[in-house]
Amino acid sequence: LSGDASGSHRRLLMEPENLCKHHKHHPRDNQCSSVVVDHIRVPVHVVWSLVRRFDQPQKYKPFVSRCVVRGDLEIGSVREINVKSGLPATTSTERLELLDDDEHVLGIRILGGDHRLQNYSSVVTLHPEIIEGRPGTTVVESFVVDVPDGNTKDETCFFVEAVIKCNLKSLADVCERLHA
Ligand code: A9S
Repeated sequence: LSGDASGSHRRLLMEPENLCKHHKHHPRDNQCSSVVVDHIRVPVHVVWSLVRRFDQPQKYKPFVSRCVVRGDLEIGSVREINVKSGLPATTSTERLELLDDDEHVLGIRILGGDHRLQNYSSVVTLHPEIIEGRPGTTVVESFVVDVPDGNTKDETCFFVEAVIKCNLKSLADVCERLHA
């Protein structure tokens, strides 16, 4: 997580320790954990306006077809997600664990659903940076999840990281369109 912006065209606007602060998972023996970092050429407030919508992940997540939340958007809210066809999943039930509009932190936990990601929990944080002289955003997304029977840690991490990379790529595209 460190040193990514040094000597490049990117400049972080805060201390690098802040990037790691919310991403200290404690995986058990049967779990794996990893982190994906991305840079988006759009200011934090624009990126956050999408990320914070726990009730509307389909606005940028390409694998989500439908999402329903009962009640208000608050810590403890539960969403029911339907997944597009072609994936090893059809539904997911997820709870909002962390939502900090000042520090730009969103945490979720998967409670159940028809898929193989047991005990998945993730945290995404946004951090202001300057990219080629313009305000941009560093996105840090980390997760911990059980390794399913019949899979290795490496396979599990690879799969989840691939999903997160798709989500963040799509997030960048949507943000750039919003900001254009
Ligand atoms: O969307 C996220 O925040 C991250 C992940 C890893 C989501 C995974 C997923 O929604 C699929 C994309 C459908 C893949 C779930 C819950 C299970 C999958 O198998």
